[in-house]
Amino acid sequence: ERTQHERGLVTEEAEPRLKRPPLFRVILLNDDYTPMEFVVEVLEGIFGMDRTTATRVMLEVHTRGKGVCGVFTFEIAETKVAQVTTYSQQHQHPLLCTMEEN
Ligand code: TYC
Repeated sequence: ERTQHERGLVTEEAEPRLKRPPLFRVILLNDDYTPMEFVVEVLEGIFGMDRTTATRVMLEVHTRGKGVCGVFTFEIAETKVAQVTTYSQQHQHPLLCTMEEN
């Protein structure tokens, strides 16, 4: 009679490996021209932040040069970056947004 462990060894049952997807930080970069209010609107409208959080993140980017808007899987992060870029260009602001793997 084999134990459950021995059965696993003999038949080489696959372990149910639950793998997590790679995650990417979406980063906002500071510049000298984009209005603070516009950045707050981007953080609210595209990243779903409330006004208090959006203002804190905007001021962190303003004072430290860059800041994290959120952490997402690749496709979501890519889409957020594209939305920020398109919206900023539509309003002729130089606001830059990139992504970094975690
Ligand atoms: N530095 C800008 C200003 O003084 C404000 C700003 C904040 C711009 C965050 C970009 O990602 C940014 N108007």
